[in-house]
Amino acid sequence: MKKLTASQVASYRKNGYLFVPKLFPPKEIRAIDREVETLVLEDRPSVIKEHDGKTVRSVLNAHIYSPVIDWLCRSERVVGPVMQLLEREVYIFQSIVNVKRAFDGAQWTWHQDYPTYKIDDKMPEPRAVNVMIFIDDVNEFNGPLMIVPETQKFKVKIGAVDTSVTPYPHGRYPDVDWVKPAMAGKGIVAPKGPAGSAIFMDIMTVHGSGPNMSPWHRNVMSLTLNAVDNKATGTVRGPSICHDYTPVQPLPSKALTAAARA
Ligand SMILES: O=C(O)CCC(=O)C(=O)O
Repeated sequence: MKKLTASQVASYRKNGYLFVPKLFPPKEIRAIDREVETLVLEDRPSVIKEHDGKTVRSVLNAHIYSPVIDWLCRSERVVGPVMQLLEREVYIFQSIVNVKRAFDGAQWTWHQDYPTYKIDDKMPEPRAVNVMIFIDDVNEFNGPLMIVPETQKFKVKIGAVDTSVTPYPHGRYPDVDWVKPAMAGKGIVAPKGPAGSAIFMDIMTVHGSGPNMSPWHRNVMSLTLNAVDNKATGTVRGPSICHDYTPVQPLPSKALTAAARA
């Protein structure tokens, strides 16, 4: 199973995130990208639109019905490191393909993930990792994820559910004033790199992203793996989260070929 080095683990714990360039080889990511571009054309409740009502923003929990996306969420390349970081077996809490479309993809307002998981999903503790896997190249123009380092040690700040700016229907966004001092002290990072790169992020770390004004889509998988002894039982967000607590068995690359052919 894939593992992080000791210095990668230390960097994650210090900064609240870890960027791993080229975690997946191009051949595997191309298969994922083909699948995503098929999924966005489907007429399903899991396909979420931007405020314009027509541009696709996200595809929720596609791993439930797409064998290729299911493989991505179970790949040893992501599951191995997350098990290592949490020192536990993990289950798939949620998967969201965020397809920030060329020219039309909208922003994600500054937030921590855990407030929603705590209040709405009844996740007992912030012992989950959000992995953002780049399915397209991510550059400074197509709306890279922005992270405020070392904010994983912040107190949980519960914001109101707000869809006025960021159209994801369940996001909780606190007033930005509370994070301004951290931004002034630690700055902001925006990891960029080729498709196949990944960001492992603590679910307490403050993050957001700007709109995509470029001619390039920015498809990413935002996968949250939760420790099996930290089950989230809430139902407020309906099918946005998963209640199958079966520990994930990490899959090797060759399993993708089988998934893609199925
Ligand atoms: O896709 C993005 O740029 C941000 C997604 C995000 O903030 C989230 O899933 O919590």
